[in-house]
Order: sequence, then C-alpha cells, then structure tokens
Amino acid sequence: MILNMIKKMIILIFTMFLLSVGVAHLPAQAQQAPTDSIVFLPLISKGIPLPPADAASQRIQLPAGFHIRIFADNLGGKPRFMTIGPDGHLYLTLMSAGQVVRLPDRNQDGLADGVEVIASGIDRPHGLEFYDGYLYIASGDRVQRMQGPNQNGNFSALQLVTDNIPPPIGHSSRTVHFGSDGKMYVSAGSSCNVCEETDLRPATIMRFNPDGSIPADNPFANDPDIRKRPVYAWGLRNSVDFLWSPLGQLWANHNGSDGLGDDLPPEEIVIPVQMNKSHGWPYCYTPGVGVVNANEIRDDLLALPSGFTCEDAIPAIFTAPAHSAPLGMEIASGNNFPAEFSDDLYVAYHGSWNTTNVNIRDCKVERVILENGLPTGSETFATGWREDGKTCGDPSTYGRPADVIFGVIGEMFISDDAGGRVYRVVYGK
Ligand SMILES: [Ca+2]
Ligand SMILES: [Ca+2]
Ligand SMILES: [Ca+2]
Repeated sequence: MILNMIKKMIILIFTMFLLSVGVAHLPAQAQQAPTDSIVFLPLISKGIPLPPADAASQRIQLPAGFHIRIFADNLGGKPRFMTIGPDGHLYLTLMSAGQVVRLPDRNQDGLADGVEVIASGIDRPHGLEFYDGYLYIASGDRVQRMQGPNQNGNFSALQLVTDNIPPPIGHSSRTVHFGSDGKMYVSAGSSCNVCEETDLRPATIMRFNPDGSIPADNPFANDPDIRKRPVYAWGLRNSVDFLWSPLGQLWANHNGSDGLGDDLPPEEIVIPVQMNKSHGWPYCYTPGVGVVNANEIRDDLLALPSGFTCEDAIPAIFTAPAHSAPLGMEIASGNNFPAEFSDDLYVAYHGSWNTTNVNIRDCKVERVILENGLPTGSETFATGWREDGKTCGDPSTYGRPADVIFGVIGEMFISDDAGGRVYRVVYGK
C-alpha cells in the first residue's frame, strides 16, 4: 500500500517534469495548441524534439546517442524515395500508389502532421528532386515536372520533360538527380537479370538538359538512334541511386545479378561513374567485398563482345556482400550528427529475399565511412527490421529501408517500403 503510493508519487512528479520540460521547448504555435495527451521530450542539448518511445525505438538499434522514431505510419503504396523541398518539408514517392506526397512537420514536434497528396496518377513514381523552381519526378518511362511549391504550397499540373527513357520492363525504378553542371541525370535498371539489351537505355545513367533536350556534349548526342542520345554511362545493371561525392565524382550504386549463388557477384556500393564507359554488367563485376582496388573480372554467363575485356570496365571502389540490395543513399549534411558521423555516406540496404539461412543479408542502414572523400570501410548504422533467422523478404519482417536522406537540421529520414513508414533519426544526449 505505502509502496504503491510512493510509486504513484514518483510517476506524478516525473510526468510533471516531462510536461514542464516539453512545453518549455515547444515553439509558440505549439504551446497554444498542445497535442492532446502526448508529451514531447526535447533533446535538451540541441533543442530538437524527440517524440515518445514507439515500436521502432523499441526494436531498431543505433549507435549510442542516436534515437529513432516513426515520423509517419500507415503509408500505403510503397514509400520509396524522398527529398526535402525549398519549403523545408519532406516529399516522398508512393511507388505503387502512383502518388507523390508531402509529409510536413509544421508544428516541429518530430512527427509528420499528415499526408498531403501533391501528384497522383503517375506510373510507378520513384526518384524526385527539386531544381530551379520545379519538382522533377522520375517514373515508369518518363520524367515529369511541376512548378512549385508556391506560397500556398501548391504545384502546377504535371508537364512532360522527357519520355526518352526505357519502358519499365524488369527493373522499373527510375531515379533523377541534377549535377553541378546543371544537367539532369536519370538512371534506369536492366530489363532482365543477365542479358544483352537491344534498347541501349536500360542499365545506364542518362543525361539531359533540364527541359529534356539532349546536351551537345553527350557521348551519342548525334546518334541516328534517338534512344541512344541520352546515354551517358552504361554497364550499370540497376543503379537505384547515385550522387556526387565530396570530390565532385559521380558515384552510383548497383544491384548485382542473381543466379550466381549467395556470394557472387558483390553489390557495388560506390562506382565512380565515367562518361562514355562501361561499368561491367552483364559481362564483368568487381571482385571482393569492402574497399576494392582491382579490375573487374568475368561473369561467365555471357561471352564477351569482340574488342571488350573486363579491364575496359570501370570497377567499383567499395562493395558489399551479394544480395545486400543497396537502394537510396546520401552523404550526411546539416548540424545534428556529431562530427565523426557527419561526413559519411549512408545507404539503405533492402536486404535479401533469396539467400540461404546462414547468408541472409540484413535490411538496414549502412554507414560507409569516408576519409579524404573516399570510402575506407563500413559499419551497420541502423538494424533490427527483420525477424531472427528470416530474410528481409519474409512476410514476418517489420520493414525494409528504401531510402535515406537528411533534413534541414541534419536529422536523418529513412523510408520503409515494406512497413509503410518513414522514420526520423536524431542525435542528442
Ligand atoms: Ca508534427
Ligand atoms: Ca561493375
Ligand atoms: Ca539519394
């Protein structure tokens, strides 16, 4: 009886403490209209809100000092790629729903306020990026754009930028990013597991002007086959994401072929892409796992074309075990992560669905450590989505990371296309 009373007193005092700390750090707008019955505990040292513990924080493991929470839940239609708008809000593609949505956090409590559909009726929208007043969206067989957002958060209707990209046969995700040269780069995966493509656009990165026209310095700018004109670099079986490194190099990842067992070929996580070059597939792959400094070697499934050897292919400089399935990736930015973590490359590994038990590849966020602008190793950053002994493709999985980006204050967002969520990761003690 007395013990119970003491317990109740302690809980009451602790709750009052949380309320006072929480309200004191909420912005003025939120103080006027506090969220019913939820207490937000800010990370004291940073003034960054941290919502209460939830299902994700109970199961996902992170390095000491990092905290994960569900930012948005019950997102039907496969959340895939994300970007931050000029308004500071998070934009996300829902690939199988055909939608692009905005997940604003206007009251800055660390939780999305709702789901705002800004475009719909798109065939498999995947990559998206803001550039020069437009939101560009890569999907099925095209790139479209919308002007916006205006002061009311609205966008224009969708406009076609180009449909000179391959139809979504086989690998159907399409990714768009803009380079510092002001050109629009679009990746498209192969139409098959291992084959020679007749259409030269699959398994490439393509390059366009922002209006969809072909840059005069593209390798095949004047080719009689207009499908070839955007092709910039090839032999990239499925470069789901790419970015520009601290040294200004174009880095792409690449999902290797199936059918060579649990361990071959390694997944190519960092390929320093070169214009007008092959990067190996379907004839060659980068050997070894981790930091690599070697030529590509033969994948014996197809005969080499005449005049081509694996030494002609640009190899990856960093790889991961086969079937890791790298999807979205980004180098950390902003001021939230501590210095040791703030210049590294974070990659969403979708994990394996077809490996045997002891070789299961985890679905996780991997941290690729960069020193002097180059990868030197990697370690797990966030893990805990799959059930023990099961693959990430098993129906029992809690989720599978699909993309990683950083928000305006340097917080990390992770999308999850199996669990239908976006998570938010912050650092603070
Ligand atoms: Ca909110
Ligand atoms: Ca390769
Ligand atoms: Ca990215």
